[in-house]
Amino acid sequence: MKTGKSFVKTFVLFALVFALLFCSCSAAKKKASAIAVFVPGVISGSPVYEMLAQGVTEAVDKYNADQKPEDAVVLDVIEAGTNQAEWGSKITALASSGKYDLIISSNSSLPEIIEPLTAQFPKQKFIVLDAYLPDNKSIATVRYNQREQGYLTGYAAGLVTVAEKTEMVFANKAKKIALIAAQEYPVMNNTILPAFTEGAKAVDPEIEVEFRIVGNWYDGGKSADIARELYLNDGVDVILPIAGGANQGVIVTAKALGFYVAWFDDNGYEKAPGLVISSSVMGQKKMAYELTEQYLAGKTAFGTAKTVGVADGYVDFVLDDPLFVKAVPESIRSKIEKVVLSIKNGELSLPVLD
Ligand code: RBF
Repeated sequence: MKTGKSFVKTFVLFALVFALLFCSCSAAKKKASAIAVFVPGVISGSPVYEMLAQGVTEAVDKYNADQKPEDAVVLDVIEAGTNQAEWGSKITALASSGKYDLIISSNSSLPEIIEPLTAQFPKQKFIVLDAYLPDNKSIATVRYNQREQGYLTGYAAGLVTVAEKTEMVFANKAKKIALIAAQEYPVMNNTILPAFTEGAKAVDPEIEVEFRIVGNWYDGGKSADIARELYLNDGVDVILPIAGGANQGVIVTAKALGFYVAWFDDNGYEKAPGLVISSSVMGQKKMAYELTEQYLAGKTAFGTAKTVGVADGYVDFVLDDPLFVKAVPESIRSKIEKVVLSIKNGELSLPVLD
């Protein structure tokens, strides 16, 4: 009997040691994980998507440089194309494939598409930049304070449209600026356009803001036609394009006819030196890098929605580019700098109004 009991004990002990060994062994042999960058559109010509892809790629490359080959993270960048009706089925296919631990993307319209998928595929995690959705344990979102970004752009455009010809040679007498958007969407209609107008009217309440729609994110011919008409018929002398690949049509027309361009999202001064009078930027590349790095360290705050702005260093106005300094006189630059500082130190509060 005694021998039997000790045999059982020994057996149990061996089994335990074996189980422990097996567990730690399989934990050490962690399977390589995979990340997909889902681009709702095309990367080329779209600053927000260029910065997203660059930021994630750099973070994964840096992570992989410190890994054994079998632990390297696989990264796939997938462009969903300009047909928005296909985005839902394309991201569903990615989630259902189970191939990616994380799908990372950028677009304010995506949470609505992703939310139903989180119930269907509970293991799938999502990080969405430039978007806002609290309280879903599978999704982390971060948006930029685009009221600040729009305000700074409108303020700069306002100063230029009221400038004398001696200061800004292409400024006309009319106090008129314009925003050409690819399409209408909630963030555009409720935040960017009102903030652009708010900033311009802070310069001079008489400034009028025209708003035009291209109809898609790629047609440079259409955006060129709209820009030409705004300049020739409406007396607009500063145009802000937010139209992805179609921004190029506005640049080409500004060069041909001689009017000013306000740039959004990244540094655009070199697109038309002397004519681009502002670059109100979002720290999308930095954010994409940091969020990817955090994810790879297992530190993502899923279920949260953050808003970051000028004070956090994720929204800014590029003041120190030599092309800006050359294009815009000190009298105007110093006024813009003052407003940037007043937002930074909290004197001017511009929270996003939901
Ligand atoms: N921005 C781009 O630069 N390229 C795009 O193709 C693009 N497609 C968009 C589609 C939808 C449905 C929405 C809501 C926004 C899109 N944006 C695109 C705009 C982008 O997310 C952001 O709002 C602007 O770049 C201003 O920061």
